[in-house]
Amino acid sequence: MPYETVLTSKEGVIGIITLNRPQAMNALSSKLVNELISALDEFDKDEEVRCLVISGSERAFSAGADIHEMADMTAVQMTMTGHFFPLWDKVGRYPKPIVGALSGYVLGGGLELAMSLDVLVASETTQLGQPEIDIGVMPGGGGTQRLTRAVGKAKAMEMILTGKRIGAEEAKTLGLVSRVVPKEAFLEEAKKVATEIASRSPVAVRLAKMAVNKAFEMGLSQGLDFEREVFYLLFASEDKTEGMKAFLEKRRPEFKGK
Ligand code: CO8
Repeated sequence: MPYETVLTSKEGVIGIITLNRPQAMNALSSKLVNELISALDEFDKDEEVRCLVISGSERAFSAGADIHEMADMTAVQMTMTGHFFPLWDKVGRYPKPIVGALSGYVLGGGLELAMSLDVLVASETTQLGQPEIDIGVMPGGGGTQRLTRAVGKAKAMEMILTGKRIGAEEAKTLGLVSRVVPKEAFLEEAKKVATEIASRSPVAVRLAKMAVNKAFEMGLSQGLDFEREVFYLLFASEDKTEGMKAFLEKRRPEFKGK
């Protein structure tokens, strides 16, 4: 299905979604969020696709929610329509792994989108921030929770209360992104990470992603119990048999996601 505000393509087993509102710094309009979720749904149903990459442009991954769209909205309209939050919440619960390819501005809802993904690769030009305070609001797409869990209270408070941005290297030091690369290489590097993930057992990848995300939701002992259960569950998979057999036979495994 052709979209306007996102572009989709497939490279082998990798599904690629590119945010496509360059004139508006990839601001997250309702239409963009709708199309993003539809594209994610399509790739979820596509059995060939094992890992996704979401990127924007070199200048901006995304500068956040669309301020033109929000400027005249009332609290009642937000409450009654939910704006796009019911859709938005689907990103953080997406079952397949997603690598974020970040470059340029990653602000407000753009940073909240990035933090809902799994592995973040950033170009050295990346600027990350929660500048909502500058326009009289605050993060509303998960920023107060995910940023605090990612970088700790002091830094999250500073970023959220002052709107101050941080650069890619600082984000890496803080553990907010996992790799920083030259600006020409950010998309290729993200695809490389996605290809590495896609070569692993899709069943193990899916359950491992779920278990890591539980670390944000559960206490330690509940989280450890969850981990143990899904670890045992993998012993029922053909991929476990294949992976261990291949190791013993000194060959590369062929994982089927079964
Ligand atoms: N919404 C709508 N349009 C935007 C946005 C935005 N967030 N950001 C930039 N644009 C547009 C500008 O209006 C401008 O359009 P035009 O040329 O038609 O005037 C164009 O993009 C280029 O922008 P600038 O001229 O401002 O470019 P600069 O290089 O001078 O500055 C910045 C780039 C720093 C990114 C600047 O545009 C900026 O500060 N943007 C706003 C950033 C911001 O405040 N983001 C937070 C938005 S609120 C939010 O995200 C709440 C999240 C709630 C949860 C939602 C979950 C998705």
